[in-house]
Amino acid sequence: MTDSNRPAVLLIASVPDALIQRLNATYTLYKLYEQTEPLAFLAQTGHEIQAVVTRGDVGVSDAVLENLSNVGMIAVFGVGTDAINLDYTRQKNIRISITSGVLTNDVADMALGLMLSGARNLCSGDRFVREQQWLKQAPSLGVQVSGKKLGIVGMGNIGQAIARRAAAFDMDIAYVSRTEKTDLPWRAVTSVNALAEQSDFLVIAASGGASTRHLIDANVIAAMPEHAWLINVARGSLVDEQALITALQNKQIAGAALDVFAEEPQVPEALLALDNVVLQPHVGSATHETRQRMGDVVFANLDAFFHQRPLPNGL
Ligand code: 8YV
Repeated sequence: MTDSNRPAVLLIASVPDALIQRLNATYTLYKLYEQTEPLAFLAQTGHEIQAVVTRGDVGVSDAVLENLSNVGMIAVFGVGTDAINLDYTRQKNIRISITSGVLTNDVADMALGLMLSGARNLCSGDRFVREQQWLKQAPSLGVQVSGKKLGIVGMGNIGQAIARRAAAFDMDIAYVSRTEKTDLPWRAVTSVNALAEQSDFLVIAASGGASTRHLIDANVIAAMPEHAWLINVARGSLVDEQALITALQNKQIAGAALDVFAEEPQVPEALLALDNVVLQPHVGSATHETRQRMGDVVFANLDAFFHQRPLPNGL
């Protein structure tokens, strides 16, 4: 039941229970994903909504926003804003907050974990032991990670956190960045193709969205050495997934370790069928500690919005 003293907040997709409980205790919380007739719900209740909470991977569509005539803020549980039309929100003066800062380390950890899992056969090694193959044959050899050439696509907070970790593995680190970075100890390369050509491991840590869609296309993949691995902890949209599948099928590159996909949670059958891939269900930021902090950041930004204070994590 609506408590008219409490501001109305619309939750677009499920977030951790602890955050839902906090939102419920403070606001009139509507869950769009639980509505059996979402369009009818929006038409009837949309005008009440003052703030939206959504996930980075889900965002919020223009079609939903068009029903929210009094919305002033979108609090993103995540850092990606690629699933939100920022031209539209700017035009409507809708403010945006993200969970900046708190998930950087986890996503960087995941990138290193994926790189090691792929190159050192951790997933297939696990299956090998469970299936008692060890009793019958010797395990296969992996590829060394330490000392190799790492190319990072996107040198924001996450890219830099990956580089710092890779430095401890004595890796030779180069990167491409959309903005010039003058203060970094790693080598800047001007094109993604050139970076791909010279990398043993190519890690994607750039933002998603229209401007980076299929940045890693068939040409970039063709530039990668045959022994190279592609690692993606950013967004599936950055990679031409079909071109990647073809390259993996033809052993044009050694493998891919992916936390993100073009049409999550759908993963193409052709990718599932390959054994030179490591696949994760978009869990770069999915630790207890980080998800708790992300919830805290979402809550703090909503609180600031409703008390007319500047958003601590506003865009
Ligand atoms: C989260 C993300 O997995 O930060 C982002 O943009 O995609 C991820 O950290 C997501 O927002 C929560 O589901």
